[in-house]
Amino acid sequence: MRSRTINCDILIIGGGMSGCGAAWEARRWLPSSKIIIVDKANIDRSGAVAMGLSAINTYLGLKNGENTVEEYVKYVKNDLMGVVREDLVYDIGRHVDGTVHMFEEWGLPIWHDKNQPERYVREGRWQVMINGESYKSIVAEAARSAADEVYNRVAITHILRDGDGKGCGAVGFNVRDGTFYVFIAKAVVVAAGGASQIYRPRSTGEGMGRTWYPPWASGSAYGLLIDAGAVMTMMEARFTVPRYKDGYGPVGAWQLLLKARQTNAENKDCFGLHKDEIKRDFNGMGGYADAIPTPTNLRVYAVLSEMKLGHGPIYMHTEEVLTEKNEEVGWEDFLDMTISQALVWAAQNIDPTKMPSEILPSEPYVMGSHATENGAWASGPEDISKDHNPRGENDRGKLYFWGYNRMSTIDGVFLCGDACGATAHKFSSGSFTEGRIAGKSAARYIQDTGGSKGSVDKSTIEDLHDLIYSPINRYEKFRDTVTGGDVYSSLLFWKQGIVRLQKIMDEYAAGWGSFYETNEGLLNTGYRLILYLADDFEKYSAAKSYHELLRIWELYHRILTAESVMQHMMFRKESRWPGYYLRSDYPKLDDQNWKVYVNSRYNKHEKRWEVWKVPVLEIVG
Ligand code: SFD
Ligand code: AMP
Repeated sequence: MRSRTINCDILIIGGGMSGCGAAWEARRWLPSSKIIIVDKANIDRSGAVAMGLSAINTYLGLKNGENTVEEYVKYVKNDLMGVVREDLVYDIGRHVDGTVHMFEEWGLPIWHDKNQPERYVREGRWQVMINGESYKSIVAEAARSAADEVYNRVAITHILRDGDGKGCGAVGFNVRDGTFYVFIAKAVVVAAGGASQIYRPRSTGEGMGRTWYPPWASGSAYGLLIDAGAVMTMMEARFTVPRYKDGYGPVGAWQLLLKARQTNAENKDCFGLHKDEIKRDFNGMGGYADAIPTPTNLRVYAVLSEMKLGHGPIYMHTEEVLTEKNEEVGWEDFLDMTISQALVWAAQNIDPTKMPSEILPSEPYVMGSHATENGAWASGPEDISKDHNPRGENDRGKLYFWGYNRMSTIDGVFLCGDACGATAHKFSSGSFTEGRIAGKSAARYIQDTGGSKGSVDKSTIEDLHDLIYSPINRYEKFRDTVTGGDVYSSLLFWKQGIVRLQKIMDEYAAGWGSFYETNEGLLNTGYRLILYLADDFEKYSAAKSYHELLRIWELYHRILTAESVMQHMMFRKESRWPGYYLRSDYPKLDDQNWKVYVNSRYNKHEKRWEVWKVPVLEIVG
């Protein structure tokens, strides 16, 4: 097998929104360093923004006095029912506008208000409208100019740690020609995005794999970090998002900009019908349900409740807000970011100016940049977090700050975007911003400490090499054991593995098939089945080509992510985000005992998880 070793200062794993931000900012602070981006796709059109977007969902408008950073923190905190890292959220809020201004400078068309040209057109209080079909290509161009080298089509499978335990690089392979890559770095930024396809998608058969978050979002950020032993946080808060049925079109522009009504089949507002019950069980000490806007998960919960009562379908009344004059806005919203929804309209002969469209809560996603907060535990910004370490530091060190902003609990490994936990509502602009923060911080870490010396045992690299290609070698060895088609007596291919994973997660860990409900018994059974799957992966995983090798290592990252989601769900004995999932044995929110982060760490050698609570500190109030 051809093999290449590349040395650099900063290695950025994933060139999506946050990875591009990391490259851009690191270049400013370490002008003569070697910065590398590695992506399993081509960064021109990779990650969640590959298709484009029609809105930037985080823009505060500080210079025009539209919002304050404190208001943004309060909004994010309430949307996540009181549990977010206020220090991390604040840090994004104070820097995100600058990012959006740069995007505009680079050529992204942002809509300007005709009457107040210094202002952008607001979709809602926090969002601005764009013509964003080429959003990712524009951002990637800037990142390419900042990075020394971009390795497209190289999938990273494992993070490397040196003899002192510091992050010092990563290994992976070229998905086209199979070349083995070893990257040795002084610091590593993990920006490999969130996860779809862990839960069974609603799409089946011909449309299988169609999801809201892209099908290639493989949970690699989580898999890589869990495998490397990083502390994870809030992995239980998996995300269910209301979308147009079958095409997964977004709802924000419809509800906020166009003010379309969303109702049950009897033309009644779902939230209004369930307000009292929601306030009784989920208001908590923070009055979460009373706040405006209503938290995303509570809006979803109201819809779910109506569906359970048999009052579906749920409709978005496009026909009440779209006229021939503004019809273009509706189509463009989809064509800029979820083309498939426009195709559903065309294929099903739906005229949105004449009839409503169905809305449905999606299958759960594991991600950390939309209205949820899965990810790894990060050190915060010095000026905010340093003084906010809870007393009684434990053996896990300082809880909120340990030297470098966005550094994970592994020295020299930095986090941004979906990879960084407990920091919701970043979206595209906030993810790029967090990448900038992580890139700057990695640069400072190298300046201060020199970073890792990159001393990794030769045998560690050789073992990883053998492990990475073992699915191909196994196939070659056992290819004669075929029963028929893809059925072999002792081989597991990626598709068989992913379908099995999705069935387990759907039925036992609160997927759409079990109406997003679970309990201790179900979780225990499901977890046992996931362990069998993990065991089968180790013994039987097989690939017939480099493309299948990519898919099988994506499956590895997804299985680890699923394990951590289940561990966290088993630990948190309450229902904090009822629209995302309900523990039917603990059906209410319990602020007394559970207004905490749930953190975890995996020991892969002993195959053992530790899970614990961390207090939530109010900083902004
Ligand atoms: O309507 C490896 N998002 C929206 N953000 C907005 O600001 N406005 C919107 O309108 C948004 N909407 C939306 C959004 C996403 C999607 C899919 C749709 C609609 C349909 C959210 C943002 O896109 C999201 O928050 C950011 O993109 C997150 O950034 P980041 O950097 O955490 O993830 P990424 O951009 O997906 O990039 C990940 C990269 O990693 C690569 N990768 N590379 C090497 N080895 C591996 N093993 C790897 N695994 C992954 C990927 O290829 C990718 O480049 S709306 O819904 O709200
Ligand atoms: P979406 O298009 O659904 O991903 O939403 C885009 C943005 O609008 C996100 O910031 C959402 O949190 C927000 N949003 C969507 N629907 C609503 C709503 N009904 N009320 C308040 N905010 C919303």
